Amino acid sequence: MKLTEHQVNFFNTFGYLSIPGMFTLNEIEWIIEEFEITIQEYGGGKKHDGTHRTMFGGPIEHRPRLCTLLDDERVKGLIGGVIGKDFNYAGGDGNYYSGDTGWHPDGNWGRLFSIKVTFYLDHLTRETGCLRVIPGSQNPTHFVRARQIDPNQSQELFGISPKDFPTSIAIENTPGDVVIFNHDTYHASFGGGKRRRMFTMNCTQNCKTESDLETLYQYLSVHSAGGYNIDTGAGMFFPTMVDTANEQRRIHLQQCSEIHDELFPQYARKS
Ligand SMILES: O=C(O)CCC(=O)C(=O)O
Repeated sequence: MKLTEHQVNFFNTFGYLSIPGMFTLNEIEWIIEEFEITIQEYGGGKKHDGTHRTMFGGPIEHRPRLCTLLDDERVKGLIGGVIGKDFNYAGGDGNYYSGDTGWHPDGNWGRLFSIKVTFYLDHLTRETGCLRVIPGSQNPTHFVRARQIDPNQSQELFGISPKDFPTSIAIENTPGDVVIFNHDTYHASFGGGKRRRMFTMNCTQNCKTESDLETLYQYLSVHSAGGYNIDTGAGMFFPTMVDTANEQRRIHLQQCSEIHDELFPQYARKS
């Protein structure tokens, strides 16, 4: 998949891009099945009782077929189209969400450094927990950032419920749709049930300059297996992701793996 100029402009301006129907019904069926096995076997899903979010790391890294999402030309075209073909894959999270998430950005880098690719596995509307974003809020000059407005305080500040925060939009979902957003973009979900299934892939630019590399070290010192004190047995990624990787996939694993192992030698891949 190659993004059009319009799509790239849209992403750069509004901080997100939605690709409806990126995966077919047949494809999303196996993705859901693999996700369910993963969250049940590795992700604490068996204990999920809906009182809080169940979350686990590296959702696509535990089973060979899910790992191939990182080889998928559409996924690579989407990510590569916004942050460069040689992007770094940097893990992700798999979830049974319960309730609202509230407004937040995932980063405050002040520029396009990292992105999140989101896969929602249930049909979600604006009333039942679909993703919401504040378009343009990745930009340091956007009013929520420039004026330090907390959209979660919308009721107190403006008499408007946070879920209806002015200028925000709801991206209703049919499984198979994929949304990518800049980590700096404010996003949220309101009105979802107690088992909202969703997983993500986080990616960063492949860093070449000293200042970009410094940012990546900073990012991985927190957002990585070692940063979360998790011993995958294979460093930055769970073993299946690394052991089933071909040369093409390794391009997307290498930089984060190396920096991770330097930052967290106690959790480094042994061989
Ligand atoms: O669907 C949601 O709850 C939003 C996802 C989210 O907050 C996140 O991935 O950081």
